[in-house]
Amino acid sequence: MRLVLLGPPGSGKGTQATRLKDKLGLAHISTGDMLRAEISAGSELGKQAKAVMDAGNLVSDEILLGMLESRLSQADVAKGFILDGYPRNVAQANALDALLAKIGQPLDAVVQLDVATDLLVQRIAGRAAEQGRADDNPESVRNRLNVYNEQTAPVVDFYAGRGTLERVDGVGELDEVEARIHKAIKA
Ligand code: B4P
Repeated sequence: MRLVLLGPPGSGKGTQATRLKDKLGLAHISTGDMLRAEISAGSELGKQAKAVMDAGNLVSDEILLGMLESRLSQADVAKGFILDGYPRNVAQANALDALLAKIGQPLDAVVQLDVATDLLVQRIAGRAAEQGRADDNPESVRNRLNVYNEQTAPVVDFYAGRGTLERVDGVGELDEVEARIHKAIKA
């Protein structure tokens, strides 16, 4: 199973991908986590990404492509994977197609998690209180939502146009949302 999880910030991509990877025995590839690991390690890439992420903007396609290409060359990818946080614009969706064609691992499913904006803001405020992530402040969240609407929403249309998109209601208990995703993948 090779799966892309799409959705606005706070829709539950990271939360659900973490649950699904164990149940389905898949590699979890979160570009957000990979970037945060670079920041924690103090790498050159992390230094470049930090200010962009803190402001809620997208890190450059070039950096993301290099990171993803290297991650997809790792052995655990052969068992299947969940991509969480990539692609975030149409250029990234096209780059992903090319990368997956190169390794002979085309996508099986694309799942979009739908959650209303006021609830997204509430959830992220909850995480800000618990974890203090640098980009969970109100100004950055507003920008992340704008960036999502302008750049990432077209990716949903990109996959819908191909007939590979399953939309899932992302509102409810974690188990309920997870069950809906399992059902969508089977379909
Ligand atoms: P991400 O790490 O992908 O952050 P996110 O969109 O906020 O989603 P996340 O997965 O963390 O949150 P979740 O919805 O699970 O990206 C961060 C930044 O990295 C981006 O802004 C960008 O700068 C950069 N970046 C990453 N990928 C990139 C790319 N491809 N190109 C360029 N830049 C990129 O959870 C949010 C909260 O909701 C949690 O507290 C969770 O507990 C809660 N929650 C989840 N499901 C819930 C439910 N059903 N009910 C109640 N609460 C729930």
